Amino acid sequence: MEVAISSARASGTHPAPDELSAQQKVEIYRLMFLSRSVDDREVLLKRQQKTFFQISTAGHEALQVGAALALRPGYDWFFPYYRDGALCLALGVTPYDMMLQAAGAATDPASGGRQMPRHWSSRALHIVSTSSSTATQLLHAVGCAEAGRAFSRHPEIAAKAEGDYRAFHDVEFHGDEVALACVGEGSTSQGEFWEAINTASNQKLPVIFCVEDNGYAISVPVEVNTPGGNISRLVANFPNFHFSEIDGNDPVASLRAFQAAAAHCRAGHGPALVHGHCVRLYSHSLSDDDKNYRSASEREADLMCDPIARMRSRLIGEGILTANEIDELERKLEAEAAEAAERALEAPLPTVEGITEHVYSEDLDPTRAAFATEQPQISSEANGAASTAGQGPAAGHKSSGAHTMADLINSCLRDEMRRDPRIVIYGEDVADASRVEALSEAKGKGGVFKLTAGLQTEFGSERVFNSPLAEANIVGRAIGYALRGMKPVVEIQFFDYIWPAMHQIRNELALIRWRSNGTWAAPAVIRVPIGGYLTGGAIYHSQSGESIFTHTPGLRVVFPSNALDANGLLRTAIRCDDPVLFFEHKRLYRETYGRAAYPGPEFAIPFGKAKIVRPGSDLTLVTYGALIPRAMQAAQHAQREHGIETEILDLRTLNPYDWEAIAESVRKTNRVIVAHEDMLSWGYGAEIAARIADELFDELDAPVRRIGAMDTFVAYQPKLEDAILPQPENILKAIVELMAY
Ligand SMILES: Cc1ncc(C[n+]2csc(CCOP(=O)(O)OP(=O)(O)O)c2C)c(N)n1
Ligand SMILES: [Mg+2]
Repeated sequence: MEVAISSARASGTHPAPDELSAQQKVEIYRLMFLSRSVDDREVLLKRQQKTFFQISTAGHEALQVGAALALRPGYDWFFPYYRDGALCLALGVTPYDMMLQAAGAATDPASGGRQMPRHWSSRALHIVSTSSSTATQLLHAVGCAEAGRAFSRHPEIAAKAEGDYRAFHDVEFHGDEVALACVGEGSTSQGEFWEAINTASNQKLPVIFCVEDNGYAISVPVEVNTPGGNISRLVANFPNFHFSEIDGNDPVASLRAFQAAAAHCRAGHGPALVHGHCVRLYSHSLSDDDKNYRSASEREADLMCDPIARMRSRLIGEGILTANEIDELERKLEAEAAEAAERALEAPLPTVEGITEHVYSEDLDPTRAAFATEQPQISSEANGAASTAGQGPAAGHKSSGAHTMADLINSCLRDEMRRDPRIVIYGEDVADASRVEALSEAKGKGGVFKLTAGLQTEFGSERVFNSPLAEANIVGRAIGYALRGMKPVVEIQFFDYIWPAMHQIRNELALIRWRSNGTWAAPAVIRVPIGGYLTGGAIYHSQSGESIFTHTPGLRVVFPSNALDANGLLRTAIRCDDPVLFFEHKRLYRETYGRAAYPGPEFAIPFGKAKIVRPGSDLTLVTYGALIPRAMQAAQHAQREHGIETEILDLRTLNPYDWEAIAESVRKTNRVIVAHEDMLSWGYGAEIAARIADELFDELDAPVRRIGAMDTFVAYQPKLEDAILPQPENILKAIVELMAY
């Protein structure tokens, strides 16, 4: 039976569903019933307190088995959600794998005991690690499809390369692959659903969205989430889509719908959306009781639609199996689930020692010496970089040392794009012009700060392009690109607007490696202009907030203070195998302070290496970003007016940070100030100060002092901005006071 289905799938020549053989129908029933048996066994285990969570597929089996049988595991790509037990079983996840998840066993192939059960992952089957967050995965499917398209159009870019992340990412692709992204009807209210169908539609991507409409999002009925109660009606006008709305309780209707959807996608016509009406036969999860919010008659009506009971009647009605034969099959499947559970409960548990494995890449350490080039190859040529990014074409006539941070970020992007064809750059306004014909008469935009100027012109619109104005879209797609082995280097236009992407950054990008126990990774780079001192930037163009991100394990956080560091650290960020948040201080983009010569296309700086930008013996000042020039000014005054020698340490990267450099300096000076532009309370400096107090207490001759902004936002009126943000005078005062101890 299984063989008949599998061979049809392998060859891609499915018989029309109406012509399904008896064996194929029995196989469909087998998969549906096996899924229910696993559910019921898991429910039992949870009630016996042998496991800790359960969320069922009951009622969704027909829709999911139809979807799985229309697609190809290990060939197409799958972005399921927690309700997709039957889908994953039909794709090849075993009942034992599922029971290992329930047990939280070390050998749980999805997460090694880190995630709840039914949070899927299988590299071999192309099932990408699932989170609990509703709808985030839809954007990953979009990015995945974009990456598949890029590899198919340019197969040469898939070639392995040594010396960067590419050495650790095997690329697989097929010209006619599709990505399946599943979601509950309630979760279609998330912005990410709309952001995903926007890009899939616009770019005609081969993504099949499956909306599993069971009428409830926990206790909230569909009409509350969806105006008019029907998602199909709302999405109907998106171009390039193939739509179908089906009875999700009928596996044959489902198979037919997904075959048609896949044919549309594989032919390159665009995405598809299959809206299946199904039933949720159990409560939302074992932590929920639907009797609290559903009427008895409604629940009974759902039971009458049970797709398993229906398929059973069909097999009997069509004379395919007798009731006795079905009973026999069901007993076998229940025994299979029970046996899988028993074995899984004996499996070894994860060790406490392994908890921190896979927070970051174990393959490529960005602090390693290989990222330290001996000397920059000093040259006045910024390698074609738009001088003061965007002000003109080549920067070849500048004298050595004259390049701004903006120039050297632009030239790093350009050099890396020349070196690594897997890099794509996108974000809001980053292209020179989406309507390329304009470029014959216009010089191009290239970012609101012009950091990406000229890149679309050199590398083409497939590699440098504008995104929709939607930050979750930018980061969510980057995850999809990165997990396929591409290198998205995306821009969030202003730090102040990173928040719509926060969910993707915190719950997806930063932890996909850890939660999948090292199976998946998304080493994307997010460049983010940050900070104030702009005179008029006000609240929404001056924010800092880096500690929110250094408080997120899995993310590297970089914050350069000058042109050369920005160039070398960005290169490491791009070559590295971890996701990197790359903060660029807007005020420093074109400052006279910190300009440098073009250091050549191989200049890199390892992460976690602070730099002493001013040596001193009396006091240590630990800081970064725009406070570096302000601290330098204060230190000069302190020396001139008070004879105090301040040592200034530029951290350069905030995660990892160079504890050894801090400790060494504090041991020498015995006095320390930690300063940053961001608000004082709960800021980045609190962690550093606490650690110094904890580990270097005996070395201190004075308390650890902190400097930061007032605990408020940055105001528009310059008089207020000056008072809110730390100024050289504040730093000078702190230096003098600390020396008085
Ligand atoms: C972003 C986010 N918000 C809230 C939740 C909590 N939550 C989990 S499932 C769920 C309801 C989802 O309903 P629906 O999309 O219809 O899927 P179903 O469970 O019915 O299959 C909610 C609110 C979550 N996991 N993620
Ligand atoms: Mg629902």
